[in-house]
Amino acid sequence: MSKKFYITTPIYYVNARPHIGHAYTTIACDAVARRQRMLGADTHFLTGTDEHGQKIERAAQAAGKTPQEFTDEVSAQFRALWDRMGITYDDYIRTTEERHKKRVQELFRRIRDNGHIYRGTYTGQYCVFDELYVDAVGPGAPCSECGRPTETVKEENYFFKLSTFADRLFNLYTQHPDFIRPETRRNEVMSFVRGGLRDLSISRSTFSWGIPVPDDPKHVIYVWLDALANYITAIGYGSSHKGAQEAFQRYWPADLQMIGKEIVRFHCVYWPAFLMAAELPMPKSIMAHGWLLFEESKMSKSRGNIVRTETILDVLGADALRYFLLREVVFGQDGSFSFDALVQRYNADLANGLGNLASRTLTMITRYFRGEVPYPSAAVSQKAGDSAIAESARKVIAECNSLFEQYQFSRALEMAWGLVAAVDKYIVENEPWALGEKQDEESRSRLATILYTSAEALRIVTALAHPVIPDATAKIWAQLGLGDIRKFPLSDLKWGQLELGAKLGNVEPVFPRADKSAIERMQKMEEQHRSTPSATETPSAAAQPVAPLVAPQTAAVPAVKPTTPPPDGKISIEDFAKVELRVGQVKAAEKVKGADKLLRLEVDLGTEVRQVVAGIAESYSPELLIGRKVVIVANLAPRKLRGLESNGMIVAASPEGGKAVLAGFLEDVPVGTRLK
Ligand code: ME8
Repeated sequence: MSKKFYITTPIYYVNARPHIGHAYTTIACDAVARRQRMLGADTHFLTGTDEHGQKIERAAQAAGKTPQEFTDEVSAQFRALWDRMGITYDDYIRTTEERHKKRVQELFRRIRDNGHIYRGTYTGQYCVFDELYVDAVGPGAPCSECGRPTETVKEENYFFKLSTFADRLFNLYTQHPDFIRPETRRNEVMSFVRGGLRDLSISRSTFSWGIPVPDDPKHVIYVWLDALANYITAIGYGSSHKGAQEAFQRYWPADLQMIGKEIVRFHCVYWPAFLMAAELPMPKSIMAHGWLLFEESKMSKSRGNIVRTETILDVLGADALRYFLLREVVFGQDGSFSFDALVQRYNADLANGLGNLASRTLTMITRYFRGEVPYPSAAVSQKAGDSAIAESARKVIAECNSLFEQYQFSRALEMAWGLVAAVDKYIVENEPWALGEKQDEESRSRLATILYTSAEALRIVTALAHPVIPDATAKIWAQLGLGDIRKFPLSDLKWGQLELGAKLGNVEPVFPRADKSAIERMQKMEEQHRSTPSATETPSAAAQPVAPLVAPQTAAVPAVKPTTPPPDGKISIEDFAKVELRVGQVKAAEKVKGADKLLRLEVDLGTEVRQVVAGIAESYSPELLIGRKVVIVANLAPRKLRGLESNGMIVAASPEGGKAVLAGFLEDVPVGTRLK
C-alpha cells in the first residue's frame, strides 16, 4: 500500500467571514497536499469550521440569527471560498455535525473512564475572544494572549488533570524535536510547560451552544476540546462503523498539522495531553506559521484591517495570491501584505518571469519547428551554456525538494525562479530569434538545442511549482504537450525527460501583465466593501450597525407621539432614543496645538470616519488610543473647538478630581453597532 499523508488546517471560527489570513494557512496546506499527491502518497487533507462556544453564540445573537442558522451560513461561505480557489480538501468537518458531536462525546467518555477528569468549581477570568481560561485577577483584567478585558466566571465544571501530564509532554518535545516547528515555538512551549501546568476546566455550564457532556447534559464540552477533537473525529475516531474505524487506523496520526502561531498552546500542550489521556498516538508534526500583517498589525476582523480573498481572486486570480503568500512570507515568520507588493511580485515573477519564459519558448518552437519539440543537436555543436542550464536544473530539483520537505516555501520558490532567470539570460545571450532567420544546418541545430534546453528547464520549473500555482502550471504543462500535470510522478523528475518530437498544445499566455489600475481596483473594491458590506457578506454584522430592536431609528423618533412626561425628572424611552450612541474605533489621534487638554481624533463609525475633538489629553496619550473602540454620541450637532470642527462626543467617566476613563466593552463589539 502507498505511503499515507494526513494534513490538517485549523478549523476556522465562524464568527466572521474568511479573510486572506485564513486563506494563507489553507493555501500552504493545499500546496503540501498537492505535492504529496504528486509524490504518490495516499493524501488526506482536512479543513472545516469551529462552530460552538460563547463567542459564536454571541456573534449569532448580534446578527439576529439562531446559532445554527448563523453557523450554516458562515461555514458555507468558507467552503464556497475554498471551492472557488480550487482548494483540494478531501473532507470538510463542521463541529455542529452529528458525526463530530457523537465522537467527541466518545472521546470525553474515554478520557473520563481513564481517570483524567474530575468535578470542581472554576472561579476566575475567561477570555471569550480566545475562548481561553486566563490566569489573571479581577473583573476586566486583560487577557494574557490578546489584551482584551476578561470576564469573571464562577461555574461548576469538569476538570482535566492537565497538571499530571507535564513530564510526559516534556519528554515528547525533547524526544521528537519535529513535534513542534519552528524551533522558536518549540522553545516557547517548553518554557511554558516547565513553568508548571494547572488542571484545565473542560466544560461550561452557563450557556448551552456546545456539545453536551455525556451523562450530564447541563454542561457543554469546552469549545477547545470539542474543536481539537475534529482532527480525529473527521477520520472516524469513536465511530462504530467499520469503514470509519479503518480510515482512522489508516490516517491517524496526522503527518502535519498546520496552525497560526497564536494557537500553539492549544495544539502543542492541550491537544497532545488529551491524546495521551485517551491513549492515542501523537501527531508527527505541528507547524506554526507567523501572522499576515496589514497596515502593521495582525490582520483580523476585530481590528477591522482585513483584506478579502475575493478581491484578489477577481483581479489577479488564485495563483497570484498563492504564489505571493508562499514566496513573499518566510514561512514561520510574520509577513506584511500590501496590494503594491502583490502586484509587483505578480508582474516580476509570474507575468515577466515564468509566463514570459513559457510564451517566448513555446512560441518560438511553434514558429521555427512547427510546434514539435526539437532534437538537441549533436555534442559537437553544444556549448557550455547548454550544459550549465542542465546542471543548474539538476541542482534546483534536489534543493527545491528538500526545501519543500522542510516547508520553506519561499526559499524553494526562490531556487526555482533562479532557474527561470538563468534560462532568460541564456535565451538573451544566445539570440534564438536571430538563428531562426537562418536556414543553414549549424544555425538550425543551435536553435534546436537552445529551444530544447529552454523548454526542458521550463518543464522542470513547471513541475516543481505546480503545488503552489496549480492552474497556470497545468496550462503550461498542457501547452508543452504533456497532458495532465497532476498525474506526473514528481519523485521521478529529472533532466532530459521532455519527449522529443512531441506536439505542443495551443500556446496561450498564462499571466497577463497587471498595470497600475489593478492596485487601484483592488483598493477601491476593499474600500467599497468596508463602507457598504452586504448582509450576507458580513454575517457577524461586523462592520454594520445593528438595527435597534427596542427604539426606532433616530430619524423616526419625531413621528412617535410624545407620551406624558414621566415624573421625577426621568426621561422616556423615546427621549433616550434621540441620543444616537455608537461604537467607533480610533483610527488616528494627535494633540491639539496650544491646548493641553484636547486631542484630535479620527473615529471610524463603520459607515464614515469622523473628526472628534475630545478633552482627554491628560488621561490618554494619542498612541494609546489608536485601534481602541470607544462609544460616540453620533448625532450631536457639530461644534468648533480651537478652530477644529468636532462631530460627536466620546463617552467617558469623569470622576471628581480624577482622570477621564473612556467607556468600553468587555467583549468584542463590531464598529458601528448602536448602543440602546
Ligand atoms: O483560532 N495571519 O480559529 P480562527 C496568518 N477556531 N494566519 C491567520 C491570520 C493572520 N492574520 N488570521 C487567521 C481559531 N489566520 C480556532 C482554531 S483548531 C482546532 C481551532 C489563520 O478563525 C491561522 O491559521 O481564529 C490561525 O491559526 C487561524 O487562521 C485562526 O483562525
